[in-house]
Amino acid sequence: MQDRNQDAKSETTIEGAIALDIDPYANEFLANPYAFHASLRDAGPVVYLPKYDVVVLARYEAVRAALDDPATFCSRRGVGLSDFQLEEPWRPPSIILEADAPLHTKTRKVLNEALSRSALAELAPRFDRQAVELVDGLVAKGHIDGIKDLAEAFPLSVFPDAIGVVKEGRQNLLPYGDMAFNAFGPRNDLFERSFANAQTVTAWVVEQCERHNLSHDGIGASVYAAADRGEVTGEEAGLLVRSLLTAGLDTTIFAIGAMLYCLAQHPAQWAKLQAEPRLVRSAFTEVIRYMSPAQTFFRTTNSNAEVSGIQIPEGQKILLCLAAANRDPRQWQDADQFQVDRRAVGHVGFGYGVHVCVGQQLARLEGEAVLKALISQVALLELDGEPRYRMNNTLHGFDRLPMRIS
Ligand code: OVM
Repeated sequence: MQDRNQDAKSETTIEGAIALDIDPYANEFLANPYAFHASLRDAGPVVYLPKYDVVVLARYEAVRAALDDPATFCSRRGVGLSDFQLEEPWRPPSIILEADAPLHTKTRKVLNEALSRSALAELAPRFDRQAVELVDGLVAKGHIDGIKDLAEAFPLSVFPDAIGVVKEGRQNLLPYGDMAFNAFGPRNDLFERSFANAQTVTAWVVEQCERHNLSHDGIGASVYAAADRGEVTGEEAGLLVRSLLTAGLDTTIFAIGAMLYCLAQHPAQWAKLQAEPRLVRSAFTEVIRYMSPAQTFFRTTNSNAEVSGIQIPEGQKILLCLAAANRDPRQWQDADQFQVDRRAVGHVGFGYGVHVCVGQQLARLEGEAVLKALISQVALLELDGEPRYRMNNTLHGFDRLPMRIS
């Protein structure tokens, strides 16, 4: 891959695109991406990064247009840096994320049903109860790590049970998600370190996706019910459960961590929420826009394409910077301000179009359960020390958030 990129550097240019010497996987970028995002947006509608032979779209309009054209900007060649047509993927590809029509249409329908609003409705009371119980315990402590004690503790207390995963071995879930989201980026240190126990972790996850290891009444079982109806094969059902386990935990943990950070850093917004609890839904949406827990996804051009009059050849990896689009001043007023009553609908933090996050109702259910519990049980929510970034090639957020809560 190194060699291929070296070649690309001398041979490939995208005529009309500004080439920038920015590394979106360097530590400085990952920890504090905002100035880099502005440079990417301001350079032009189409930017080229010779270092990775990647085209970057960072403006809202361009990102959304690419997401809205899956025939041209395809997913089956992988939605990370690696082109599955040229390199062997680290695991059998996802049959929903890393797929195009007609396969994607079929698998998407199955997860749409398993994760529909009505399918999730019966989970809501339990989520709300668990959130209140957890938050009450934290208020009693007074000082917490917002990540370990809440952002991780809450999803871990509801999500594996909702899917129907066995209790034994659940410590493998977070390392697996960390691997999967690092694997969308280059093989840097982050990637290598997260793959330290790849064999053990992967084997456990794959085994838990089998029907006989899932509870009879969970979301996993309802995916297998679709196989009984002939909508997918049993093997495909297993891969779709794998998708749930891959995409469902780290994402919500980063989102809830981001929410705590936003509330602690913006006391006026926290006060506004306490005064107007009906804002929980728009507040959670705004957290996703403002922090973009999933910062990036790639597409690959399936044919020669044109973006803003610039010709892009077939087989080009396109980095869609969702996080930059979500703070594009061309789209958002006061883009860098966190406003719980903003109409942030239309952000691309969950993606957009046919691949838009299939689990977002579940993510919302979790985020809003925590937020409602905070509003009803907590008066004071403040940082109590330095937050520490958690580094990942795709996800942006914290792994330590010392807080005072009362
Ligand atoms: C999947 C998958 C993995 C990671 C993320 C994701 C954001 C899906 O295995 O299908 O969606």
